[in-house]
Amino acid sequence: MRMPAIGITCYPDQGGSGVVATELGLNLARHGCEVHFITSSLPFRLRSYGKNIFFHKVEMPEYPVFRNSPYTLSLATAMHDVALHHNLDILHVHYAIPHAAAAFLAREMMKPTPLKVITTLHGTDITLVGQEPSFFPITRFLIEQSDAVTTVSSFLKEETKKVFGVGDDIEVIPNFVDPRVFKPRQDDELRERLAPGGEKLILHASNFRKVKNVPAVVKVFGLLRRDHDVRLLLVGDGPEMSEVQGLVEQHELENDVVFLGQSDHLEDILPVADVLLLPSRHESFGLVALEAMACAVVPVMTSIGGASEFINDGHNGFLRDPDDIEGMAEAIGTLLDHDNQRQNMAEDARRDATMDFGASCIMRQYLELYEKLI
Ligand code: GMT
Repeated sequence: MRMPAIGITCYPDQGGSGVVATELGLNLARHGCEVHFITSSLPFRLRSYGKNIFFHKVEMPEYPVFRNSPYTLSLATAMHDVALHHNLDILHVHYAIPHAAAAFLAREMMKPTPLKVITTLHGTDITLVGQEPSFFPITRFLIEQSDAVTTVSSFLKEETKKVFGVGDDIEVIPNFVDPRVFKPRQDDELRERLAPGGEKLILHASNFRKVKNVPAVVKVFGLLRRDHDVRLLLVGDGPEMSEVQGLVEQHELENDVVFLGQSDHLEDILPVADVLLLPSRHESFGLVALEAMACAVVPVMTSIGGASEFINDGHNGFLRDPDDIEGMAEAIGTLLDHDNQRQNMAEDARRDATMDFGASCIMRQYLELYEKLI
């Protein structure tokens, strides 16, 4: 059988949906699929062009009559163009708004040549953006019009069904991690630089949006710092950054908080941490927690959302309510005080992440879906 040719669209900048889409494309290409990334710029994790990988930049012309360049139309045109010239079988879009709309248009333009549309819902496209009154009906329409819809957790599937009243046939295909990239690694030099006094390290990584609840990270750290030798590493950037910086100053934590900015190589930093803290308001999955687990770093994470689908509270990590500052501090304190317990949990975390959510295992699910569709 000919391997399918697939067009992949995602937001190319920092963010879990872009990471999943890019890693999926890279893995599919290794399996022999022809993969065409159709995005507004190079996806940040697309660092090299292997065999079978192509990149098509969506051009967005500026005209004085437009207040904003119509991204959706430019994307639909690019998708149609690539589908036509490269005989695409499938357009696989990540994050519904507006990517599923562009794919819908491209599929209409291709008729009668068949072109299947798969929409992968990642999180806020359903839990926040899709529920805005101005996006609600079109999000529901696009879910119904896609040839297949996947969600990254059962939580997100149930949320989609509850809110939009559609999606019984949604397939759950969880986030995944490449255990050859995200793995335990001893880097004494980096550790020495980040924790010169031999302190323990707590790490938070996100795009610093409201939903990530980063002020809670600072508050939990403030409590812990009272009776632990510990430092906080903040990785990423985003709209909440100045509020977070203000909070760090207000709590007089400047000397023990390290702002590392955005990193395209999280796999280099994650393994030096002792604990990952992700207290999001909700998280449909929480990819960075899975990546941390693969590096044998224990996650302490929000209980709201899909995290319980890969974190077994008290065994390979901890789940806490995002407002439970003391509960999170207590869980981390236990880990910092008991090295043996932390190491045992870290081993379980690595095993569970790589066995159940390893790239090759999840890739099979996507390939089966593609085969079913074409
Ligand atoms: O929905 C978002 O917030 C955007 C998206 C992203 O691009 O970071 O994050 C979502 O997709 C990730 C990959 O599937 C999931 O791991 C994140 O949990 C999810 N974010 C939320 O649900 C808040």
